[in-house]
Amino acid sequence: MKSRAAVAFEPGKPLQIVEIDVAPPRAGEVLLRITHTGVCHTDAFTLSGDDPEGVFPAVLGHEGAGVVVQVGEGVTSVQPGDHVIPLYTAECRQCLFCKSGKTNLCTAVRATQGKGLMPDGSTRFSYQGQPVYHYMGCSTFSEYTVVAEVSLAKINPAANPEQVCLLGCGVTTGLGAVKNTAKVQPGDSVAVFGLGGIGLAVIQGAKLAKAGRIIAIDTNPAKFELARTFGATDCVNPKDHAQPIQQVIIEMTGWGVDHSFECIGNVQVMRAALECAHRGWGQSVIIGVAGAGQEISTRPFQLVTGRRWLGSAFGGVKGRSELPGMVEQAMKGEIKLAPFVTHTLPLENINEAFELMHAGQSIRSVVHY
Ligand code: NAD
Ligand code: AHE
Ligand code: ZN
Repeated sequence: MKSRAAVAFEPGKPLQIVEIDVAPPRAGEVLLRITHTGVCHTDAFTLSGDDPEGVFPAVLGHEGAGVVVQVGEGVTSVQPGDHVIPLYTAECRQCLFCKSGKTNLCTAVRATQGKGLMPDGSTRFSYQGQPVYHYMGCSTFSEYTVVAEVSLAKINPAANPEQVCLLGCGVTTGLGAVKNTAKVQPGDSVAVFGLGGIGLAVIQGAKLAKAGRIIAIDTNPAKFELARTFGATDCVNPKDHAQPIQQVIIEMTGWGVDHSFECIGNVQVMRAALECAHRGWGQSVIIGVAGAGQEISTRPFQLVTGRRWLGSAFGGVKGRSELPGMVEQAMKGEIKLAPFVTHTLPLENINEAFELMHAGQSIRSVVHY
């Protein structure tokens, strides 16, 4: 079938809106009609060419909501008409990782997913007879996309897709990093570096966890108002201080914070986030994605003296099991999604979403078909 899609033909170039061909779903696969998709910084990261797993041409996008159109052989957990959120972290419930009870990092389709391919090693997308690659197992920048059955969370059809698409990545990642990775407790102090969709979701999660002090840090002060709305108690712009930001946070708190979260993808800030964690027990969670060749460093003494360095992917959330409940929570207003949606755009204007993000003017742009 034909599908309107925003294709990344080359790194560093705007997406092109073209009509691609989408082949039917094979065994264990599902054809979806995407109705809405958020644009996450990770899409921009891969488009920039910094992603070691970036392959081109590709249909990017991984924060979507849609409806099942057709199922391949053997698919039993969804049927045409079901409303779904595609998952870049699958949940097969059978692999070593799923069965461990320790992680959400399912391996069922991860190897082929990282190469831009479906689990059988081929692509369902083509343009003018040439293959076009998939992305993060989702490719939500195409009106029609094919994903693995294990990469689908079935959700309440009454949910607002313009908002719940954000549970496909940004909001779930931030909330989950607080609850599952850091396990923030009532009264704990928190520092959040980077106030985009991820950092603001961390703040919302910290507030839900009844954290005490929530320090929001960004070089763009335009982000502070929304951070306060979500529950930030202090807002700090590193550019207003001569000292390193970790020193500023330590002086504000005495010994540092119980938990810090890096939500930018900057390895220098990752170091600062670790070093502003409390001596003896503070922990720092890396959420941001850093480019090829980038490495983190600190004095080992920072760890010897009790700080812990952690990382979090999709907030440690098991998508098929947990997203349906998070959608219900959003419908009840227990999880706030509306404030994240600062812009809505038709697919034809998707490049504007990237420009707004780079200009620091949006939190989430949601693209509709
Ligand atoms: P975003 O671009 O919307 O927000 C980033 C924020 O960081 C901006 O407000 C920007 O002003 C701020 N910033 C930039 N440099 C800074 C600095 N030196 N000090 C303080 N603030 C600074 O991005 P986003 O969509 O919120 O994503 C954030 C990061 O999280 C990205 O690296 C993205 O790839 C990653 N991410 C990871 C996961 C995961 O599962 N681990 C999931 C989603 C996104
Ligand atoms: N491809 C990159 C890594 C990208 C990455 O870390 N992705 C995050 C999700 S970002 C969502 O916006 C993640 O969940 N990683 C775990 C996984 O299995 O991909 C690289 O460096 O190669
Ligand atoms: Zn994302």
